[in-house]
Amino acid sequence: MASAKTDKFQFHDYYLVDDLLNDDHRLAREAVREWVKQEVSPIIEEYSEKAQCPQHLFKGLAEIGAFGPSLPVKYGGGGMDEIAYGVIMQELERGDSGIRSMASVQGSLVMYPIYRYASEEQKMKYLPKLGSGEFIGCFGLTEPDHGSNPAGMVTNIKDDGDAYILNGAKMWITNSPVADLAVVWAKDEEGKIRGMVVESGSKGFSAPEIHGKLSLRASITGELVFEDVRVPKENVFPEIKGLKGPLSCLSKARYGIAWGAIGAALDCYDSALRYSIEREQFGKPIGGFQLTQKKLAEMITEITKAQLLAWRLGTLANDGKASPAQISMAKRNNVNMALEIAREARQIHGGMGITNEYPIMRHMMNLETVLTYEGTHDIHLLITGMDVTGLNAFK
Ligand code: TGC
Ligand code: FAD
Repeated sequence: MASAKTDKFQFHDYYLVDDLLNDDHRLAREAVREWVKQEVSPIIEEYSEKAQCPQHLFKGLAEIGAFGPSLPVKYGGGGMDEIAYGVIMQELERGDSGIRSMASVQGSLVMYPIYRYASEEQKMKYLPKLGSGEFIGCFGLTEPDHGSNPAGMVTNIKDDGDAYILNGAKMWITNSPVADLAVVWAKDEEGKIRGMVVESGSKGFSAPEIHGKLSLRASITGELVFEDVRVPKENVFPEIKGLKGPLSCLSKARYGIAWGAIGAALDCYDSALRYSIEREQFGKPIGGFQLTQKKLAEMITEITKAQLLAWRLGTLANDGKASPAQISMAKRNNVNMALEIAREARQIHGGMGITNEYPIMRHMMNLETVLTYEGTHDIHLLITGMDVTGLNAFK
């Protein structure tokens, strides 16, 4: 029987999930893990403490293929499968949820809708530059008064000949203050939700930063304000109408978060396990006490269940069979799991657990956002409830 001290368990792969991956997945994972070790880990505490976004990392994220890993190469993506996308998100979030967010938004919420819904001309105009990190994008769905219920949005477009006139405001938008363009969802004159690319240099467009966040501090968040912004008609996605447009993008991003959260959990678990072996009280390592072992045993059990859930979801996604409700279950379970593990890991570190010498509090604070964005913990519970009962609690 192998033990936690052997190489096999170096990254806490208790059920040998690694054996289920192929060489491409492992190569992608190693490359991103190494990049995170070199580029993210040495600086992240400082950026997080100062509430600054390490914007120089956008280029590096592009170089390691973190933007749209499962989108076609022709459209700026990585041409890999959904499991490769998942393991990349896991390794990024092992570093920090905010760094994973930079990649999730760019790949799944900006490149994916343009790839899926824009005209060929618009795809070629924007996607290669987004894939290379030359352009940074953001995704505007949430409004100040419409978060969990985006169907109630009031941001709107009105026909004005060769353009639409966009008015309204979006709230809590990752990357908006530094974005070159925004994928924006707004109602047309028939009340149908439409998606469009809005360039940040457009007259009447502004993106003020939101300050005072105690979570996801290394990620930049802002508003989007549109005052009579002219959006050329060719920038509006021609076919897709209704909420399923933005929700289909959320499915893609939520899938990545289900994998990403495992990375944050693994980093907390790793730190707690090491600390439990090094730290002595009452003449022996605290890992020798039954209560510490209970915590660690439950942590690795929950991580293992989450890894298997994500892996199976990945195989379903590769076959085009992952339903939105299955994705909701994995997002909700895995993020909650990671948050619980961060809390347990904090306890194992005692007083040291509240300092920035260990990554625990940063992950814990980040995960409070991850539990809420892309659909809150309770919204995903209700999606599962609706799926199993056939009864809609939202209406
Ligand atoms: P409902 O009537 O259920 O659905 C409307 C239409 O959409 C279809 N649909 C989906 N399609 C694809 N993927 C999904 N996940 C889908 N969910 C639903 C559905 O079949 C229907 O299609 P059709 O053809 O019948 O029109 O819509 P509803 O208004 O009742 O809302 C349901 C609810 C509450 C589940 C939905 O509004 C929801 O998911 N709310 C949560 C909002 C949310 O997640 N916001 C996230 C904003 S973006 C963000 O947080 C980015 S964080 C960025 C970072 O990583 O930093
Ligand atoms: P509300 O919808 O007001 O919810 C408040 C509480 O009420 C929650 O606990 C919720 O679960 C509960 N609730 C609501 N409805 C129900 C119900 N029917 N039954 C039971 N409970 C209910 N959005 C974007 O569009 N783009 C982004 O890039 C983006 N990035 C973000 C970055 C950060 C740091 C944060 C914090 C948020 C971001 N969001 C983004 C917004 C995010 O998706 C929303 O915060 C989230 O969807 C919840 O909306 P809300 O904050 O308005 O909360």
